[in-house]
Amino acid sequence: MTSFKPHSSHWGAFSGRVENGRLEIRPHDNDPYPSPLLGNLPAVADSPVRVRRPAVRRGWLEAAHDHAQRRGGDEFVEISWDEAEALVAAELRRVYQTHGPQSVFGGSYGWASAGRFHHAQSQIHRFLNVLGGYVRSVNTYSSGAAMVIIPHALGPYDNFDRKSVTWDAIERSTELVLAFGGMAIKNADVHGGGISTHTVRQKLGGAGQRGAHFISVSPLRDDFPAELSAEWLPLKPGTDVALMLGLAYALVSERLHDQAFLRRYTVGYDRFETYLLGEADGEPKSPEWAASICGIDPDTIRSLARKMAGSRTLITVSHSLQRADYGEQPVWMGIVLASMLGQIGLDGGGFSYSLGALGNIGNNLLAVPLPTLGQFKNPVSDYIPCARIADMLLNPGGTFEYNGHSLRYPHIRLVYWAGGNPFHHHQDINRLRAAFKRPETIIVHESAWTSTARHADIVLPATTTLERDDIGAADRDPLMIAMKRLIEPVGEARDDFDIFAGIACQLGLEEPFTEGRSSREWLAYLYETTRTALASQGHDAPDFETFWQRGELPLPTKEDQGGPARSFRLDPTANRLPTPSGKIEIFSETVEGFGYDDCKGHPRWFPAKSEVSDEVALYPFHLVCNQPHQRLHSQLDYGAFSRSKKIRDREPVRINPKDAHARGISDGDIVRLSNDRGSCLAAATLSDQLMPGVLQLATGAWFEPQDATAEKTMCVHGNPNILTRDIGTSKLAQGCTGQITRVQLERYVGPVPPVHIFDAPKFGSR
Ligand SMILES: Nc1nc2c(c(=O)[nH]1)N[C@H]1C(S)=C(S)[C@@H](COP(=O)(O)OP(=O)(O)OC[C@H]3O[C@@H](n4cnc5c(=O)[nH]c(N)nc54)[C@H](O)[C@@H]3O)O[C@H]1N2
Ligand SMILES: Nc1nc2c(c(=O)[nH]1)N[C@H]1C(S)=C(S)[C@@H](COP(=O)(O)OP(=O)(O)OC[C@H]3O[C@@H](n4cnc5c(=O)[nH]c(N)nc54)[C@H](O)[C@@H]3O)O[C@H]1N2
Ligand SMILES: [Mo]
Repeated sequence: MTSFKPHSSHWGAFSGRVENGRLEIRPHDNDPYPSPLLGNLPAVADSPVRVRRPAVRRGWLEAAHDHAQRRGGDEFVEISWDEAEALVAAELRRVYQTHGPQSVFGGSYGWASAGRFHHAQSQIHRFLNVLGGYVRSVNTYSSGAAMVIIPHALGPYDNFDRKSVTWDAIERSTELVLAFGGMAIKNADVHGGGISTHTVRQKLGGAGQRGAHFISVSPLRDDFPAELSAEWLPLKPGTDVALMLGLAYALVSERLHDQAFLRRYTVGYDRFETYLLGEADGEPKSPEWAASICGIDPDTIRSLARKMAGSRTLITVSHSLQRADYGEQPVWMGIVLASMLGQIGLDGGGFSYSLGALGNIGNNLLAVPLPTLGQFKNPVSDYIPCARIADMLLNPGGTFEYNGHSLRYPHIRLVYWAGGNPFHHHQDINRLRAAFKRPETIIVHESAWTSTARHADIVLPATTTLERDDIGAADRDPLMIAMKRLIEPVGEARDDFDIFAGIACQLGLEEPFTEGRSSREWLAYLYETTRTALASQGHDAPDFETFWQRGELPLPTKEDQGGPARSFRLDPTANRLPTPSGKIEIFSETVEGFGYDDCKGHPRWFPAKSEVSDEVALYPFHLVCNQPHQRLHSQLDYGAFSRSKKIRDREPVRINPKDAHARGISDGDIVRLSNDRGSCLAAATLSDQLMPGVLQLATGAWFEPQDATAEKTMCVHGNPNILTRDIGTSKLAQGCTGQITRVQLERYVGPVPPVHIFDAPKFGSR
């Protein structure tokens, strides 16, 4: 019998061993609700879709004049590591020498995997900085709009909201949680870097037992855990701001807003109120006005406003709300609504952004720093907000607006990606396919033949965490884990660090990249940061070898003192917010001064672009494209748990039975979703958990084109990003708008094309 060894993942700590040639996974003993996503892991050991050897796309290898046009439809040729290192090194040398570092895109957005040293983003950024720099991307697909608007309204993105209201405070004090976008427990299964115990369910349950009331505002009923019997306010997708304005209006009309708080802690309320009452535009944002937009009746809005004012109320706004047209507005308006209630900084009250979306948000902060790999300085100043990737590749030299700056898209010759999957995360995949035909060279490190790998020129096989030693630790997680190698590298896969070290060696840059340390030496070196802090605070601080033998190490957390919101409330002069006024900015002169038409000086209602276009008549359904419960994004879509949820090999799309019956669609039928941008197949699942008129298709099914050579193609597997729109939230933040789109729905007639995306691609010989 081999023994179980500790390991960790974005969806939980666990231990594993290989017994009779099979990888067995056992959740961490202390985890009360282990994630079923652990069931996706064993497939990494033997799936045919693993990248086993370095591979080069034939067109690129033969330098065919039209080679770039063949991306995504070409066959691959497997080569040796020696040849791969030489090819990549020579190409990097050519591009850096001819066009400079501002022609290399190393944005490389993506979640990669848990582990502090073998973190693909840190590795690739460090490597490209050693080479002379790269064009980077800023912000995230998760939170593109919030990351820009929150600093204008409140100060640092992380400081005020995420750090303010803890689960403990909610359990202790909150009477009403009003959750815009719900608090789907499936999402709290994961946390970037790891989550040693899944406790959100218990925390929410504790608050519920004390008598807290939960209201979930969402088009989906199951966006809140069923056992908490939350009240469901079904709302038309994309209309939260109208509802929030209706609530604000109801507060003002009954004098329930906290005027003392607004005077002391905020600026610009008067200008906002002029808008709210309709004095500026002749349109009072009354509950009746709100009801006509969001579909929730005016009396419900009024009584909710009273309840909010009469209870210790926490307003939460999910990430999903701002991953949409004008996504800045619901976040800002949530802050304004909470300011009007005057409870910001009180225990368990006020405003929290994205609570419940990731397992560790709401946990107490760690008292010690975690190990991180240094990335050096990037001398290149060009950058893009991450969701403008296709725009950048399609419009070299073109200009765009971002947060008060007029910027120019650089001319990218070489794209280098490690640890992310743009053919998963980006919107309007047909447009992305066109964009991916522009660069001269695309290099990808991947463990599996994702759609991104299939659109690359050189694919280098990367190990998964199971094939390497690492340190597992995450923000707000009180356990550090010795992630021990559980299986041998699959095929000829190498760690990203070793791949970069090999290429750096070819370029004469091995020493600056590795600093002369092996992987093992790096682990011990990085661990020192945390050990020193532990020792200085008088905690148990074992040396690296002892930690490694023990397998895990508890980390101390800070006491919950209400965070920066509490400090600000207690003394707004000494603890000014780092906004221009030092207060909460309900009106921002800075944002107003940018002169944008799509994000102005205070939050306001903008109907989504598709709602005021021809799309309304052509595409009657709102498609919610949310996070999948059966995997993390696209990761391990080939794993057993994710595949067990497919129906006839397709991703399930949920449909309200009324809508299905009207279209002659039965449970399990293959359906086609379509709009101007593209189409996909999916398997119908009838469900009364959705409002009529709303469909739901999770992200993450690997994109498989029906015709890889066509300009526009259908995805036969069920990837919603073939349908979503690739436009920024606004000129302010340029965040992605992938959460909601309009589509047509029909039963698919005719032979259903097979799904082959979990097979290896076609390899040819020289
Ligand atoms: N329509 C729509 N689109 C969305 C969203 C939405 O709600 N709707 N959500 C968005 C959000 S919030 C996010 S965060 C993004 C997520 O987008 P991504 O973060 O790009 O998605 P992942 O599937 O996690 O991609 C990670 C990739 O890295 C690879 N990988 C993992 N570990 C390693 C490693 O050690 N080395 C290397 N070389 N590779 C590794 C995995 O195999 C995987 O292919 O998607 C966004 N896209
Ligand atoms: N299991 C699992 N968990 C995950 C992830 C994963 O891939 N898998 N991804 C993680 C990542 S990277 C992130 S950023 C977070 C994302 O966290 P979120 O963005 O909050 O998660 P989503 O599931 O995309 O959306 C939550 C819900 O918002 C609702 N919603 C959509 N549009 C609207 C709207 O206009 N108004 C209202 N009121 N509700 C709306 C949808 O019904 C949806 O189910 O999740 C994290 N958690
Ligand atoms: Mo995300």
